[in-house]
Amino acid sequence: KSQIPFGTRASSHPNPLARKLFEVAEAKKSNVTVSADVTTTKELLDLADRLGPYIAVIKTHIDILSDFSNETITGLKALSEKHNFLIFEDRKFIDIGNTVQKQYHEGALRISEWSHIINCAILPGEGIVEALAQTAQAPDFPYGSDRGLLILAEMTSKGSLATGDYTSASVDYARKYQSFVLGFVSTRALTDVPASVSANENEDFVVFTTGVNLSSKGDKLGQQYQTPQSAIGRGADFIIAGRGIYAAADPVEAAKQYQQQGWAAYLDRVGGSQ
Ligand code: UP6
Repeated sequence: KSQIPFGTRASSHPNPLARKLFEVAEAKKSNVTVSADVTTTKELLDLADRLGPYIAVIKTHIDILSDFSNETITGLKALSEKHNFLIFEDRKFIDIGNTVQKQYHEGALRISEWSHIINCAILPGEGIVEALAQTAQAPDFPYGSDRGLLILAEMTSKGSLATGDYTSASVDYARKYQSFVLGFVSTRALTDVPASVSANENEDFVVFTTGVNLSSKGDKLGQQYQTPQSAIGRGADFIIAGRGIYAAADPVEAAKQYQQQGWAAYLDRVGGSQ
């Protein structure tokens, strides 16, 4: 896990989107990603506007909206500017290269147009990472270096098969496609602590951890939770909370609580006080 402050990682990181991510987190003193798993555009935009000030990233499952439209995209983009947060579409691409390129950059959901961060699983092999990188790094790709990929290296569901060699292969592919891969969705840091800031320039993966909840240990369908403190202690740079925030009696208060606890745990890890 990284004990280097976000500000330093922002200034030394080779990937422009990773720099932006760390800058946003520093500016807002938030390492919270809210997983806005609601099913209408109104609810999604309403949550994004109310929680916007307290989060660094909003994570969407755009295909669960019953009324996805152009308005969803314009609304999300406007709120991302207004509140200075990044958008992460949790599409978990998992197919042959030719298919994922179309799912990402064409098709009804127009993911490349509005989502800064996407993720994929490596079940199909290295080619999925290569294909997504190829699309996003093509000379005529309209969104330049403002896009990045997280590899889903582990899962929080009970009995997950994303372990061992599978998780190690995720790290190998991340290293190989470092110019597009920002890091991982995993329950812990998967690479060693960089020895110094200069060593850090060569490899500094960002860790997003799902399955974060302050008041629950899991759900009836096998989800398994840890607390913000535990996740960050194990190496999460960004904590992802869904129901812990949006299903709380007061989602704004909950977002503030995750922000405070998440940031305190981060400061603890990097040994700072701000
Ligand atoms: N998610 C997980 N576990 C994983 C990967 N992704 O929970 O291993 C996603 C889910 C959901 C969110 O698809 O959007 O993170 C977790 O939501 P929750 O906090 O309400 O459980």
